[in-house]
Amino acid sequence: MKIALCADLHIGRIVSDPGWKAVVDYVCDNGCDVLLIAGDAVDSEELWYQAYGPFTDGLRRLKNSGVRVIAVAGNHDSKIFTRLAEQDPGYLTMLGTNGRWESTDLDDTVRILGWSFASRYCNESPFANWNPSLCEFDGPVIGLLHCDAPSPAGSRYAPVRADELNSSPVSFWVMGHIHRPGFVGDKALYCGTPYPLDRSETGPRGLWLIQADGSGISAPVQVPLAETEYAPLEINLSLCTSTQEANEAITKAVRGQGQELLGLRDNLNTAAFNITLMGEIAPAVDMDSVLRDLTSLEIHPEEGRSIKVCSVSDMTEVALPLEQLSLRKDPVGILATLILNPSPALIGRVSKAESELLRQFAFPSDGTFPDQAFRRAGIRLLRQMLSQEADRG
Ligand SMILES: [Mn+2]
Repeated sequence: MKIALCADLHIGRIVSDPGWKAVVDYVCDNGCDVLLIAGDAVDSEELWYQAYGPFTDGLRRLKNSGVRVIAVAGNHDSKIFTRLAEQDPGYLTMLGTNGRWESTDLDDTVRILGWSFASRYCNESPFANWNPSLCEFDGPVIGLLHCDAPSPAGSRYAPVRADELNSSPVSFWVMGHIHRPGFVGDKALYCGTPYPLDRSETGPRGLWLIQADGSGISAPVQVPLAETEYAPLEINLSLCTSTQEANEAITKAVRGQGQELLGLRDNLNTAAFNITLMGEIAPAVDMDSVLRDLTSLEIHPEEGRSIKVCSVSDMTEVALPLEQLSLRKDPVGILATLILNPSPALIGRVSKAESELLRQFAFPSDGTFPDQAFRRAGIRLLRQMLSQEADRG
């Protein structure tokens, strides 16, 4: 029996999102018998009209191909998923609605058990009302669960400890909620998003396959589906002595890494990089010029495939005699002093401004600390002041 696993489709979050269609295409075209969905199939309760058409289209195609679909609801679709299931009965089996564990058997050879979010938040572990008798079965038992594991303190999204997963008599756990694919312990897998939802979702994305029969299940294998793969790329500019050299070093690194990534997967057509520029750069390198059009860099190594830059974080440092400059009694001296000794109040204001920006633009933080951000911005400004001074002669 060939079982496909997925989670966190978040249908409706991205307009004309190709992720669900790619999952359905693959499952129908590759002889899968079952599709398990570990929650957050639909992005939110308000997206009924956007989600209803594409989701039920897919479910109908799966049914017509003889694929059984079994799902649990996550925190994003605790209500809407169940309503969609009721609207077209026979398309899918929902497990554990109203927060109770439930099971269903596949040809008497494999048992699937699951638990669903009953509402948007769940402060308790689903194992608080665990029903061990559901595992009394002569064959492998697969658990389907949307949860936060291993549980961070105070999580409102069904916190689960690693030992709760490990010590249960379930053969394998298929999980949703964490968007990065990966294992928790030996027998629990976060499927991850089948397509990246934004550029922070790096690495290969797709569904997973397992083979199951009465005696056991095989190790899961990831099938990458997404046509775009995002990846981080660190480029060190320490050896560059001019702006042109920096431009060339960046282009060479992007092209090289892009070709390597595209070479890994035939179905990939875009490699997109989140670039971090590193190193202590020479005074002759004009970083403003280097950064200006970097996100418009797009290389086509072959017809129909491209390598892009989707974001740039400038972490380069410039060697400046700060101590010496701080002795000056002019704006340059004041700024150099501030960079050397930023007051906690100043860093607090930077931090506040940053969180306001993140909130307004719903943008993922690049994870830098406000004191580093302040130092980089200060040094950039100081360089501009010094270069204007040099221009005036
Ligand atoms: Mn979730």
